[in-house]
Amino acid sequence: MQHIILDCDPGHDDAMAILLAVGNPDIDLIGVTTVGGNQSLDKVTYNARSVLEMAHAADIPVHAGCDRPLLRPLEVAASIHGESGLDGVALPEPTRPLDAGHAVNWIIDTIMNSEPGTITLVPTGPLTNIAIAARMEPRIVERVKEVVLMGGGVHVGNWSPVAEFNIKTDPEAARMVFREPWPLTMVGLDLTHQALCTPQVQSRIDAIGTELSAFASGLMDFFRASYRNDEDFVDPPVHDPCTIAYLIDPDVMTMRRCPLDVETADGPALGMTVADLRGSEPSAQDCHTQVALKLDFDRFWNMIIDAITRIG
Ligand code: PIR
Ligand code: CA
Repeated sequence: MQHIILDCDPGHDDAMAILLAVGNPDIDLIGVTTVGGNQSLDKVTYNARSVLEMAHAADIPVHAGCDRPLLRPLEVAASIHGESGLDGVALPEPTRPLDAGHAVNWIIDTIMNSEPGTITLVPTGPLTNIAIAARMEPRIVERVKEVVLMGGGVHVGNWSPVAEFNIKTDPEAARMVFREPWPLTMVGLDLTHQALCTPQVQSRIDAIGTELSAFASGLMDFFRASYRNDEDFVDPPVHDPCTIAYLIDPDVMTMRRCPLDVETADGPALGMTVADLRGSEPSAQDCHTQVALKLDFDRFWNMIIDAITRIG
């Protein structure tokens, strides 16, 4: 059983990550924290609560975190996710009130009050909350089991030629998180651009035939339209649940261990994740970071469809 904290900014694909985490029996989603990213903090926090409501998981706590990057103004991804952050579907009113207390405090308290090596952090938005948590309570770094994040890319960008949105939105926070010595897995665009919701995949989601499957399919319809209009993709890549899929079954992807760092200088490479792929692959003892490169497409979508089916 993997005990995880999902730090997210829903977001169509963040919503799919929530569904996979809730619906998979090997994942214990102990809490959701939110960060300003795809949309404003208020909007993504409402969306997280609403998606949990939709997934019959309103018992899971939600804590709101930082509303903007460390040094830069927040630039949201409304061109992709719409004005609400989850455009294209009707969102149920959350029954559970938003939990009191800042996400960063909750993350720290949760990790410090758990056995060392038992909690995995899964960031699927800008890394602001995680960076602040590591500064505020440095002892979390050795207590966290691992960080498995969606962000970056070795060979491709989506928010600039070389930078991915989550990293480019808060590059200073990303640099802090990448440079802490915890085991870190970067599930970036190299991997997530293979997680395409094809029409065949979507018809399998539709065939589940529940209110939740219709909700997920509605998310995918809007995401497909955004990616066709804005990104010249035929089918949308469903980035964020790839992190959860890796935790469920690491064999769903091929990894390459290598040093990773983040460019923070203003200019054309701002927010780029730089991978040192020279020479032979280092050992986990010598190198705490790895990057995901190749996805087992069928295994991945089977997990998602199984999770949506289980939730009912
Ligand atoms: C941002 C995202 C997705 C697509 C674009 N074009 C921009 C969001 C997703 O929620 C995901 O976490 C990450 N940021 C992918 O860049
Ligand atoms: Ca996201």
